[in-house]
Amino acid sequence: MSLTYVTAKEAAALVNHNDNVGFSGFTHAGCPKVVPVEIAKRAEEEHAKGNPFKIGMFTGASTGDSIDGSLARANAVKFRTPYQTNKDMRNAINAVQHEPVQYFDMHLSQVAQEIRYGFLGGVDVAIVEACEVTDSGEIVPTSGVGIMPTICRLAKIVIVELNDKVPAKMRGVHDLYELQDPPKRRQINIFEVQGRVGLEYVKVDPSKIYVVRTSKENEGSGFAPVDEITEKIGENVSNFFVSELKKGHIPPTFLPIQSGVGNIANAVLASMAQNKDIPRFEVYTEVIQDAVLDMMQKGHISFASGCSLTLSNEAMERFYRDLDFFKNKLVLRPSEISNNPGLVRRLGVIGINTAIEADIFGNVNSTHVMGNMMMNGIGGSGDFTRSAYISIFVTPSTAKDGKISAIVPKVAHEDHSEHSVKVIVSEYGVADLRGKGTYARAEEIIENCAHPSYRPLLHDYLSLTKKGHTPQNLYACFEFHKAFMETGDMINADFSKYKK
Ligand code: 0RQ
Repeated sequence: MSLTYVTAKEAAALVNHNDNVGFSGFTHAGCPKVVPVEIAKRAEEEHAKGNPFKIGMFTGASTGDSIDGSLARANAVKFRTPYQTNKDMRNAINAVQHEPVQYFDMHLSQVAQEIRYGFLGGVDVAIVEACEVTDSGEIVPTSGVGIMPTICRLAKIVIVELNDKVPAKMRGVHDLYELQDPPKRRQINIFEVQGRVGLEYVKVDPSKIYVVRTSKENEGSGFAPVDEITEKIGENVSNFFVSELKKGHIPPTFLPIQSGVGNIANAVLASMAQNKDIPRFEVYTEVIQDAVLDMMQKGHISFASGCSLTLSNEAMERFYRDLDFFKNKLVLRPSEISNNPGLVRRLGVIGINTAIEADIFGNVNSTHVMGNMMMNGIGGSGDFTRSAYISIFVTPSTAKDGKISAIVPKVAHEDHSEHSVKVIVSEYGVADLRGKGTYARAEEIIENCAHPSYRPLLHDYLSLTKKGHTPQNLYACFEFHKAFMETGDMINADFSKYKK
């Protein structure tokens, strides 16, 4: 049977108020770009007529502005999960005293299965980007996968944005496999980073497909150039790896690396490329950023498994140009496989994620500023951190021109606990927490990671309580945050009033 072709506006008309909509992609990569903008217009038109129009959103991770930005600005979202990075969506999530968007921040590996379990409501519509769709219903994703196999299978209708900016030669880059549900889930037959278990495409009943032709560019922005601080963090991580290799903790063939999203993660990988004592390695990660591409071309990385090519537009062009070179050096998987904790533990993945703040006992906050304002979400950091061979958190020692210390007495929100966090790295050094008791961990974090101007204050805090396994002082533990809220600078924290 032949497929049904529609315009973006006609496709948007298939989406109704209160529908739950699943989007393909992971970060901006692989996300649809034209239909969500039309849905946002439709919401605005309905609102102008006094009618309600909001949808529920399931995504792989963050999306491009066409999805999160357009829909948030149109006040068209009733709930959203998981990770997001768009400023308009963030503002809607953090809005004062009411909740225009119910946001629930899930581990990325769990989104597809919780949709399947029915915990999040059904999927009415899947909107996905593809570089190829066949009359028999085979849909080939583009640069990001996310939850695509699950939403396509479960949705009543599937809207495919067929993007001719993406070469159909992308077919073969993906390995698309959906987990079975308990109690009959089978083992995942991936025993090495390159392992493949799935199909090159998602197959659905063609009668539920509506195709929209598009020519939209990737929505990737570039990365900030490596600065002095991110360069030093990268160097510290690389030197830590070299010392772990020398101690025999990491085998000479090295172990697969996962690194989070953003400038710091990109800079850490770039620094590993410059260290000649680090051998060629593989990447088992969620986002494949620009640095990975460069390192593949220079031979530092032999293979990359991920969920998306989160590349700047320049790097994306380079990828398409050299597709034949890259095609047998990387694979893109659904997020429940790229981030699968069982595989992370099996493969011995070393996880590198970013903290907003860490406390002196090794608990990490990756999501909330000052305890209440959502930044982006936990993303895949929890999927990897709990199960990694070594879990590393990186952070500059301070934020906002030194007025915020990233090392605090107690984190204002906790995403990763002391039980999972093994190593913390700032531009000042490495705190290796493995095998150390609470007091020794605190010393290590203060002396090796905190900014020197905050070290005396952190020691002050530590000296308030002299007994107990964890010398926490519940009266004083948020004094850094209080000082920032009251004076605009954490350096004004004063523990003298708590001293007997
Ligand atoms: O603010 O944007 O106003 O300049 O946070 O910080 O230093 O540019 O670093 O872009 O890597 O983001 C943790 C948010 C870091 C991100 C976080 C402010 C800082 C700046 C951005 P501006 P940087 P990054 C991957 C796996 C989730 C966990 C993870 C993130 C802005 O990496 O979302 O790694 N991680 N998941 O000034 C107030 C603090 C602050 C602070 C930083 N203590 N207080 N503001 N900032 N620390 C994600 C996926 O799975 C897809």
